[in-house]
Amino acid sequence: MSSRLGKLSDEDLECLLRIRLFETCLLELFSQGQLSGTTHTCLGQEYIPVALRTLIEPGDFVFSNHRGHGHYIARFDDAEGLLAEITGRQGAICHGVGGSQHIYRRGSYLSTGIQGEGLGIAAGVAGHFKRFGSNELAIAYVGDGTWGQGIVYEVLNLAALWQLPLALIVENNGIAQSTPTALQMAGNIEARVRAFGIEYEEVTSTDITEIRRLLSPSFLLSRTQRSPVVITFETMRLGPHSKGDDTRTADEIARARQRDVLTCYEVKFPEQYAAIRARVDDEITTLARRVLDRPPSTWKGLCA
Ligand SMILES: Cc1ncc(C[n+]2csc(CCOP(=O)(O)OP(=O)(O)O)c2C)c(N)n1
Repeated sequence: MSSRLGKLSDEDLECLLRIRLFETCLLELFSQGQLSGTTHTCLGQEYIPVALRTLIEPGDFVFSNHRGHGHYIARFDDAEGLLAEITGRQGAICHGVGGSQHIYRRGSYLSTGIQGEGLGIAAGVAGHFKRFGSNELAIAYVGDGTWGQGIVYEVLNLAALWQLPLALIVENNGIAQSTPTALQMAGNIEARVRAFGIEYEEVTSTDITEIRRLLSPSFLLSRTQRSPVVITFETMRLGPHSKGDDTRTADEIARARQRDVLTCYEVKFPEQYAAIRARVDDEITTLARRVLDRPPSTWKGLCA
């Protein structure tokens, strides 16, 4: 368990807990048959989008993947619109047709469940920003398993060649569905990125303040020099790949739990944690009740 964690602002801890409790609530709703389609939670990885949220500017475009609830909530603080979307109720961000994995907010956010699919679009948007923008960034999240997709290398090539303002964030949780990274990846991500002459940062810390301090120069460089950067987080998922499909051993899961950032905050800052946890618990329970009471959403042609 990390002893290096510094105290968080109430706002950051609240955001971490909001994502955590949103995700546990979703798993519960799924088991009650309240969700259609599938859903992948980001349990254990919440600290990444929470750390990045102060580095992302309003004009930036974020591209997310199948594990994107935390990316969305940290950016827009809109758990309500997302829950309505995933449960197909009125007030849904994309009128309930996107579900858990396919979210669009005009000019600012797109997620897709197809591994790597958003990357080509992210490169296109970065190209647009380079030509017509001032200092906006395209920011794309991928997992380590997605480095088996050819689009990753096409995008790295063009991003380096055209010097695109693209920040590629890799959430390396050491496993892709059921395949450990060590069984599917030759070499490593850093060497692949450096082969393209692209800036690279690796983050092992889970301390939100430290992560911001470490990454702020890379974001600034990419933003002002209009050039790409790849940032890898050595992280772990606490939960299954999607719902009941965890192929890891009990030992591996226990080791992941020991690294859980939220447990560390609970132990180190019990009073702050207890007060915020009670508040957010209440918020998510009330939210779930309110959203599920609504009539189904209907398609209205365009997303927000
Ligand atoms: C092109 C494609 N192939 C397969 C899948 C099925 N699939 C969904 S997530 C996933 C594993 C992704 O692993 P990783 O990129 O490491 O992300 P993580 O799930 O670990 O966050 C797979 C194989 C998919 N969505 N898209």
